[in-house]
Amino acid sequence: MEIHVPEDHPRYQSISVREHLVEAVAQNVVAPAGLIAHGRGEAFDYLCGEDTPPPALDAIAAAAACLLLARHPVLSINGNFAALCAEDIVKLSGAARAPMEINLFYRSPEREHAIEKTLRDAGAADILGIGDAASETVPEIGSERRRIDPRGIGAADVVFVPLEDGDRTEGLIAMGKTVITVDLNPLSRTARKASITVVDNITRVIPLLIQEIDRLKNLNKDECIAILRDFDNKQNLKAVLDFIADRLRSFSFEGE
Ligand code: PTJ
Repeated sequence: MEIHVPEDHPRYQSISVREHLVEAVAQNVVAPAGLIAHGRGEAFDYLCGEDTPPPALDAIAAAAACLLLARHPVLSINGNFAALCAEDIVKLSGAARAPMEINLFYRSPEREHAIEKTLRDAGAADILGIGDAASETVPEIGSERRRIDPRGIGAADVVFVPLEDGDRTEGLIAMGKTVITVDLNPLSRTARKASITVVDNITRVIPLLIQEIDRLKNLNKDECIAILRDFDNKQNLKAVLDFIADRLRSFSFEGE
């Protein structure tokens, strides 16, 4: 079905992203349930004013410092992340020296290969976690997400896992790993369990994160350590909730 979204439509950007994701479902990149996850994200994005909430900038700085200080950081990639950000994922992987690993809740060889193709078309060379390469498991997880690559998430000290469900965040933390997530829902289990949670739209976060990594690269290691030490995830989530609550309280329909 050919859909034409007029560029002067007030919701052009949002509708285009939706149409892109619908197409990505047809190509097996996004799972059908990924559309529901996107809708949940959109609802929280409305509450944030479809803009980066100020506290997210502190979380982005902490995430950048954490990636730079990591011994073996890895980017975990699911269908939604690949469909929304393929080119930026490849850039982030380079900036953070973090390999990309495909890790799916709804895993099938067709989806693995569709996501691999999306990343390769965006310039990726090495991609972990495909087929038998995902030969290790995260203990205590029942879903297909338990399967990880021993060269990637298996060996990682820091895992960047956006648009995630809570089980794997808890599983990875129980394995002693630091988990960085991006989730527009500040109340989700992932948001509350992760070591660092950026509450913002992944499409806005990745360019900001790359910029921050490039800035911090020029500082010395102690400054990165200080940024991380001063970051408190629970306080940051509270600041985001305060931001949303203030925004809603001050909202006025006057003049509409
Ligand atoms: O590709 P697969 O098979 O691994 O499946 C991926 C999905 C997304 C279906 C799976 O991870 C899932 O069901 O996720 P959840 O539990 O719905 O969680 C996704 C979270 O991401 C929700 O809290 C959403 O608010 C949030 N989210 C959705 N879109 C965005 C987002 N956060 C940031 N940016 C977005 N664009």
